[in-house]
Amino acid sequence: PPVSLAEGAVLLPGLALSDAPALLAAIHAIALITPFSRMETPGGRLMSVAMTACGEYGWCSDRNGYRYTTTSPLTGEPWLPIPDIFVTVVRRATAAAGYPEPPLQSCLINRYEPGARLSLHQDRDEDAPHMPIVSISLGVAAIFLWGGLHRSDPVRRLRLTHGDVVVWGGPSRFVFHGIAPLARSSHPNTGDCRFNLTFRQIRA
Ligand code: MD3
Ligand code: FE
Repeated sequence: PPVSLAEGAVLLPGLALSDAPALLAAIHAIALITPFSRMETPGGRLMSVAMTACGEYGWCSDRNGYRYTTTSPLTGEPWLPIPDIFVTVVRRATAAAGYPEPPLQSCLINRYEPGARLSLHQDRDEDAPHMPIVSISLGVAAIFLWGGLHRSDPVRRLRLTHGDVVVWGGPSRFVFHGIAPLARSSHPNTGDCRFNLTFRQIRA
């Protein structure tokens, strides 16, 4: 059953569980063409999370900043289309959370190895603030950190496990959030990795 986390934020425990093998197969197929890479931050540090993307837009970071591009900086080719199995799960999640439209312009694919983390940030590189973000967790469980609209707000911790889906919209769209360093652990379907898919609308 859906769990309300905050206004506009809905946890759908295990919603993607039965589709997880197909989601993982699609991630691996995408990564054969557009490989995972650890991008550089504008501050010159290498991110611990490795990323790739699919859809009309992919998120990129380098010394010049963060932005969405229509081609992979690694291959120079357009990002691959979002696989049907991704679309199916995102539609189901958005409807279950009570949002009218699924965000399907961009899918960021994050890969966490042991120790990889994502420090507290807001997602502000999109021009469609009215559209929710859908996130699907696969593999090793992670501690999701989530605060409020100000960096100094208290941070709550939520364990996201294989197959969990969260929809972040409304006032929760701009909360500060991150992922604590991934524990060294293993999952039957992903080894010692965690994968996270985030779906977004980029342009209004
Ligand atoms: C709440 N990814 O890619 S997913 C990101 O697990 C990102 O890889 C994390 O934060 C991950 O930007 C967290 C859950 C999530 C994603 C986007 C959000 C929560 C969010 C945007 C706004 C509010
Ligand atoms: Fe984020």
